[in-house]
Amino acid sequence: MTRPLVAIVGRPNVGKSTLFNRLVGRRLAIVEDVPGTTRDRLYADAEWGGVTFTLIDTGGLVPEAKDDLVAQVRAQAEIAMGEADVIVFLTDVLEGVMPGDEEIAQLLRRSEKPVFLAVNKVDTERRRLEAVEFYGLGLGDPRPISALHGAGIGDLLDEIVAAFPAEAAEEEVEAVRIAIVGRPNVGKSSLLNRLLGQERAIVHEEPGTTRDAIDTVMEWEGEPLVLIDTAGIRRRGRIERGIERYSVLRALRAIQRADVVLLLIDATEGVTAQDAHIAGYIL
Ligand SMILES: Nc1nc2c(ncn2[C@@H]2O[C@H](COP(=O)(O)OP(=O)(O)O)[C@@H](O)[C@H]2O)c(=O)[nH]1
Ligand SMILES: [Mg+2]
Repeated sequence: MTRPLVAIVGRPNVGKSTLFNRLVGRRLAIVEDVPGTTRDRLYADAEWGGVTFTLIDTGGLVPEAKDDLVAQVRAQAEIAMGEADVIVFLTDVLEGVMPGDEEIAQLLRRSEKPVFLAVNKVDTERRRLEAVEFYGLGLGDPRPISALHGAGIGDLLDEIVAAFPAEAAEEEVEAVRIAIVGRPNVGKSSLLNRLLGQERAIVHEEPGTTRDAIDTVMEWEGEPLVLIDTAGIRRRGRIERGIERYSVLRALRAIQRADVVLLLIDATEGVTAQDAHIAGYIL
């Protein structure tokens, strides 16, 4: 079953991990007083008003290298725009609008996905007034919140849940779903092609199941099988190179939807830390 995916993007230290923990209802992400790498859980399920969704802290996904903030926030925004159903862009009222915020906003203004601009650390009424500065980012109404104290979170969640695509929970074909997952370059695409090439039965694309993912339906000994595309090879005409680097996220989405997960490992390299990381999400 596919759950809607909500991505939190924002500069280091704006409070992404704090918001993540608040929305998930548990302390899964490590909150840091100084900007740095989040090495912990950055992907978890949350629930609001009976709707379950998956939350991702893109700050944890993209290493928060202090020396290349622009590249980092750009990567976050690109992942969110490519993979998420709803994007929460978090900013910090104490710092005001920073160049990094402008950078993210510039990308997100082109997003086809709903974007909610949240202004964090609005712990007092006076700061609520300061949040109007963020109108300048051109992403609509800034939503003042305090991830630390919980203010404004309920209203934000109402809006997020209302923005979910209606068909996100539907799967169209009744069949066993197989996901081939693994690090980049282990041979996922080659295996998929081999499977499809050897089986002479009808192969067709099943568009529109979830956002822009395209699954392949094939038949094996009379039974329909759905191969969930994690390598992105069937998304013709789309730039996949950048996204493929974030194969962990791609794998996570596929694992969620699959009945059977095939973890592909490169025998010439043995089991790497990233293989183990992906395996951890399957189990
Ligand atoms: N005053 C205040 N501080 C906050 C709030 N949310 C987060 N912080 C603090 O901001 C710092 C960075 O938070 P963190 O969640 O690690 O930011 P991240 O780098 O975006 O994940 C920590 O010291 C948090 O305690 C808030 O609503 N109000
Ligand atoms: Mg963090």
